[in-house]
Amino acid sequence: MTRRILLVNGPNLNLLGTREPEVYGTATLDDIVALTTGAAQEAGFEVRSIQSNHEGVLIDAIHDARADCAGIVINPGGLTHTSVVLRDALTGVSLPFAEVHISDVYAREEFRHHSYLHDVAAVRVVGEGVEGYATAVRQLAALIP
Ligand code: CA2
Repeated sequence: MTRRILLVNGPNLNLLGTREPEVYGTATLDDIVALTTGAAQEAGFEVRSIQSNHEGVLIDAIHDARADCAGIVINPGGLTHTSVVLRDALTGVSLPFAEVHISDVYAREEFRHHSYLHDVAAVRVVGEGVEGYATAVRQLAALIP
C-alpha cells in the first residue's frame, strides 16, 4: 500500500506570509509544507506537495495521485467556492481527501460560506490557521488503512 499523501495548495497561496497576515498569519507556504510533512511522517506517510495558480495544473496533479498516493490534503483557495471541475477531479480519483482552510470562512464574506467540496471531503478543517494542515493530515491518515 502506498504511504504517500498529496498536499495541494491552490491559487494565491504562494503569497502566504507576504500579505494579509491578519487573515492568514505570517507562515509561508514553505512553512506549511514543512509542518504538513512532519505531521505526515509521524503518521507514517510521505508528502508530495504542489501549489499552482492554474486550475488545470491542479487537476492533472490530482489525477496523477491515483498512481501513488493514498489520500489528498487540499486547500483549494478561492476555487473552493467556484469549481465544479475541482470537485469532479477529486471525486473522480476516489482517494479520500481533507479540505483545509486557514481562515474561518464562515466568519468572512457570504460567498466564502459555500464549498463545492464540503459534502465529498472525508475531513474538513476550517479556521485553525496553518496548524489546520497538521490536524487534517492526522485525521486523514487515521482513515487510511
Ligand atoms: O482560508 C483559506 O485557507 C482560504 O482557502 C484561502 C483562500 C480564500 O479564497 C478562501 O476563501 C479561504 C485565499 C488564498 C489566498 O491567500 C493569500 C495569502 C496571502 C495574501 C493574499 C492571499
